[in-house]
Amino acid sequence: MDNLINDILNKIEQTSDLIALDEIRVSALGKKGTLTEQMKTLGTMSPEERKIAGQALNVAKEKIAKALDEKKQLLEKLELDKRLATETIDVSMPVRPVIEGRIHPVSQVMEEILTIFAQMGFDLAEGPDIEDDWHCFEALNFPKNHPARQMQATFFMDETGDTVLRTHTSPVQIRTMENKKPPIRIVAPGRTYRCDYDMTHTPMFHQIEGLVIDKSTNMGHLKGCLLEFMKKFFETDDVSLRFRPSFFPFTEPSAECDVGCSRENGEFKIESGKGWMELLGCGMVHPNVIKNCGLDPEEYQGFAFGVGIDRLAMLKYGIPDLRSFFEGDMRWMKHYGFLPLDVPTVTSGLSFNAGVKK
Ligand code: 2NM
Repeated sequence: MDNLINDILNKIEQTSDLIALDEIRVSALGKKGTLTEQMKTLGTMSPEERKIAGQALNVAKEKIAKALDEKKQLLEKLELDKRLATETIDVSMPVRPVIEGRIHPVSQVMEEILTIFAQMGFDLAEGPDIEDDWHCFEALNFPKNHPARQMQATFFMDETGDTVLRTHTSPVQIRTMENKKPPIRIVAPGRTYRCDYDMTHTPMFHQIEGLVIDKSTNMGHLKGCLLEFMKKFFETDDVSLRFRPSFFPFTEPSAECDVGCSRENGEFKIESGKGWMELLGCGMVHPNVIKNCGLDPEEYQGFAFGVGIDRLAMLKYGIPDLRSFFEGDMRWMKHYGFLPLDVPTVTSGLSFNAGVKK
């Protein structure tokens, strides 16, 4: 009997998985298990033998059941520890930033604009903040020593004048035309830099430029595209646009585009029939620019436009001083910022959380 018990206890001791442990349980205590078989022999014994053997068998059964139970708990704990170590998910992580952090109005407006243009079928294009003279000026039809170069108030990175902080995002359009065959339909958002600082200018500001190049793209398309964009962005159908002739080296003809608006107590409202406010520059891409990018201006033409994002943000959300955008003041962010989880979409509304963030 002792040998039998020790044998079973040893097996239990050496098992390292739950399935094998259950097999030991069945082979010892199951219907046809070794101990069960032993119990059946009790009937053939004399009453005195039966008393001793019965007691010994009951003690043995209890010992084994206890050992099985302890081992089962141990193996289950080891398995759980292993899962806890490998399957770590810290569900508490994003909670603090979500409550305290805010989306900057520039980021919010950038997302709104990209959402609209994505829905209108535009691709997103990006390029470096540090540019060379070719992509920032030369390819864009700025002749050397042309006054338009000085107007840009360029930050130069070295003495040669060949490395600059981009003064507009147009170099991204150049890089796109150099590398991709039309049809082209892109928007290029990003940081731009000019040596300028007052109420309405900061040395770093944000721009988005659009470019559409195909075989018969014309100014009517430009007008329709900008009108559709403005309606979506300002979230009203009462939008009127006015195009005034202008000049840029990289477009011909060039135009400045005004939006109809009213102004009461210093507050702007987008509506037609009152006054006008200048919003953006645009035009048909100059044939020289098309040629500079390795495309045939006899075959391809198209339009481009450029908008200041910071200005659009000030206008849409009534923020008075541009300089406050870049001061990193948390009180300002709590007032003008947006909640991180309310991502703008064309269907759910672009700015539904404006004004409900405190
Ligand atoms: C503007 C106004 C008008 C413009 C032109 C180009 C390119 F690369 F296609 F020539 N990109 N962006 C453009 C045209 C930008 O910003 C006020």
